Amino acid sequence: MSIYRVLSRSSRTFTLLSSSHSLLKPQPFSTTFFHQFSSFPHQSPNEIFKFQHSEIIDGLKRLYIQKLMPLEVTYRFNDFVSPLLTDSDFDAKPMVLLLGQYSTGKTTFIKHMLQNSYPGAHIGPEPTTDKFVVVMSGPDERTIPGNTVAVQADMPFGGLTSFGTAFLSKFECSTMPHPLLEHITFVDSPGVLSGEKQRLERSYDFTGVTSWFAAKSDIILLLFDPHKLDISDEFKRVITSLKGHDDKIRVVLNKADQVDTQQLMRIYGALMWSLGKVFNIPEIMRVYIGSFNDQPVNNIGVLGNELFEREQEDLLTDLKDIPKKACDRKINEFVKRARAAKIHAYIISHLKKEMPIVIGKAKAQQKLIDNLEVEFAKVQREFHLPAGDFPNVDHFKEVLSVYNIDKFEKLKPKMIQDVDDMLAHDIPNLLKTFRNS
Ligand SMILES: Nc1nc2c(ncn2[C@@H]2O[C@H](COP(=O)(O)OP(=O)(O)OP(=O)(O)O)[C@@H](O)[C@H]2O)c(=O)[nH]1
Ligand SMILES: [Mg+2]
Repeated sequence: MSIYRVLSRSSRTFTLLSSSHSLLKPQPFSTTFFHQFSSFPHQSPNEIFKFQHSEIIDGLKRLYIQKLMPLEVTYRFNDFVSPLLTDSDFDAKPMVLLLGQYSTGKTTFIKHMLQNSYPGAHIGPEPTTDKFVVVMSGPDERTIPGNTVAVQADMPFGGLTSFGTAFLSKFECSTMPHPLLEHITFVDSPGVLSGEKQRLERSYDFTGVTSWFAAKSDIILLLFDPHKLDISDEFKRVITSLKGHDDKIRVVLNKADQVDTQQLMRIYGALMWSLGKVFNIPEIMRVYIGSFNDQPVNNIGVLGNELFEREQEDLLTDLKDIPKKACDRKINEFVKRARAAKIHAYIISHLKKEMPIVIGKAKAQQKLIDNLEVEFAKVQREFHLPAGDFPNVDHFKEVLSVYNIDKFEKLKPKMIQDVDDMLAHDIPNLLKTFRNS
């Protein structure tokens, strides 16, 4: 069957089904939400997406091995920034990461989407989820401990080993057979706590982990509770750790059924105000109002159910697009990584160049580490690089301190040229070939 016929047939079915859905109104949100979402992949031109997606991903894998990986290995990008990519990183299903203070309804949201609890899920008004839980598709219902998940080559979580065993004991994978999980993986997270004491008691780098998951995710849902609007210091740090992924963030004012319309308006305004201060961006954040509890919604104020329903539909539209956009996001992340690897190579080779040839090496190394900001600025000027793309100086210093700079490689222009060619020609050609097929 020609691709065009598949396309027109599936999109017609989709339109018909969506309109028949609206005829069935009113329905509880939970039912419509789940059905629209879980039925999407079967009614979309799935075959085409799958074909294009896998061809493009295979092309990226090839380019990675031929052109980018040699640069990463030569300049130890894997030790400084991010472990080398494996096949499972490329093949991973799109991910939705849920973040928020405790009891904002993160686990309830996943339960609502699946219409079922995932194995090991706990829901309650007190802090309940104490682990990062990846909820993914599997042949049977079970939980797999973090240490096991991290060493499984067919799972894209090997990079998490760098956070140590203390973190891995707070990491878990929960599998179950489910049509929605065939297309999306959810990541539930422990609620961000408000006191400084709790932060100090965490035995692992919480914000490092959120930042790692943020880079791998397609959408980050930041959930707020109308009764807990204050943004604690730890939550602020978590939000800061999402820097560079702003386009993935969706803010949800959850449990909105708990307040009346007047309160909701005031809370909405207050949330916008505090978000503006934390995100520090000139644009206004889009905030969705929602309630994903399975109890009937009891807030029938002036705006009533209609507002909730429309807001949830908007959020649903965003979520439904995830599988379609997943390939674009992978390309985007790949290009970002290639740029970061180039900057990293420039920095490392510059440091090597600054070392004396014969004597005074230890002293010179210490001086370079102490004045790393100045060296970064020199690299930036020499190669005309954007300052915002440079790595965090303190983290770089920390890793650098255990290395002998003299053993680093000099700049290899051919390797940089290969990556430039990949960005300028190979990737656009790959997209042109398969997007037009
Ligand atoms: N009224 C109302 N209650 C909700 C809603 N969503 C969740 N709840 C309740 O809020 C409480 C906390 O829900 P959880 O899903 O456990 O919250 P969480 O964010 O996963 O919490 P932690 O795992 O502790 O961080 C539970 O008692 C839920 O029943 C909602 O939309 N409306
Ligand atoms: Mg939870």
